Amino acid sequence: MADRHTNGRILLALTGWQSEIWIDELGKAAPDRAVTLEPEGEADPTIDYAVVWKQRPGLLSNLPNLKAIFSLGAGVDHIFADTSLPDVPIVRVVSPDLTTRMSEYVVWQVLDHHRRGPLYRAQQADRVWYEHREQTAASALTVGIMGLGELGRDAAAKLRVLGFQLSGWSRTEKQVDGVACHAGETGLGPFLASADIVVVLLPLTPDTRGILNHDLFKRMTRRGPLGAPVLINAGRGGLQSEADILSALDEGLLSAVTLDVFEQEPLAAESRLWSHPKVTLTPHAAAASVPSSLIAPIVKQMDALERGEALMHLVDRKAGY
Ligand code: NDP
Ligand code: OXD
Repeated sequence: MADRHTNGRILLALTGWQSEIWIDELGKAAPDRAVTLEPEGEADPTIDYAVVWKQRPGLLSNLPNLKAIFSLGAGVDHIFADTSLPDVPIVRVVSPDLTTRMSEYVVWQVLDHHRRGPLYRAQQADRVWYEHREQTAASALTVGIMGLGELGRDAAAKLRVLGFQLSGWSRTEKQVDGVACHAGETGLGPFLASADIVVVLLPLTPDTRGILNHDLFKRMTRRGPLGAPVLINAGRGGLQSEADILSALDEGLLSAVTLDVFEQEPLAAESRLWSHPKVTLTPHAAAASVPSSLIAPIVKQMDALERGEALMHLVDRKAGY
């Protein structure tokens, strides 16, 4: 019987995620491609593509005919955790579905802090009726977005509709409608001086690792309507020092934080973050990678490459994202 798997072969390498649903989706989107898992696909010279989330270090450098690596996340720090990567293109997720999910998360958390959600929930738990009715207008607050990429720009557009003032910070100069844009080290000071709520949508790279630390919190404005600023990190846990976040909350440098990502995931049961009254936690759930929306575009890119077309959403190895 003829082999129906006539096109480039795929190794699916996932850590911490169930494979079945991804295999099902690959089967639907690419019935003409064989899909292999470890250990069968290890060092297999017939593998053309790797589709990965936190692949095992060393796995990819043993695939002699690998043509491209596809990340199942928008972030690619999980791929670069392997220091022996082969020199093939790396494609990351840029997807309307993922972008929409992240913007929902950002809008949800910004509004929750703006409309005093944590305070009202605590009062409800204590059966306290709070007569204080002061509400700041959205237009009186500036939301500063660290990372004006695919996710940061969409979140900014949606927050703008709600009437917030916006500022943003990126590595290279940007122009984004309705956003006061700042870039690089020289732009960081003015950016931090502008923002009442800081939303972090940066990638984790050697340049950004640990950037959310005590020194940066000290540079944030405390003159806005909220007093001390609110921090929302949905980028990566490696961007933050959790010890510094806790001390900044205790010292009043920050008024509240929302964290979706952590230095170590899952967050250790003994972390003080779990029970701190000024901390809102979500379990790396801001924008899930959903097989039914991500796999078909990945397979289309494989098809395009085989027709001699260029890949889209390539990672810049030098920049690290
Ligand atoms: P992009 O690559 O599109 O955007 C990254 C942005 O960060 C760009 O504006 C870039 O600047 C900026 N940036 C990078 N390095 C620096 C630096 N050293 N200094 C200042 N700015 C910098 O990424 P996405 O928007 O698609 O995704 C952002 C991150 O969100 C991902 O890397 C991932 O870590 C995280 N994420 C988290 C999820 C979750 O569920 N919590 C889900 C999905 C993603 P420039 O514009 O100049 O290139
Ligand atoms: C991503 C993530 O990078 O889910 O897409 O964190």
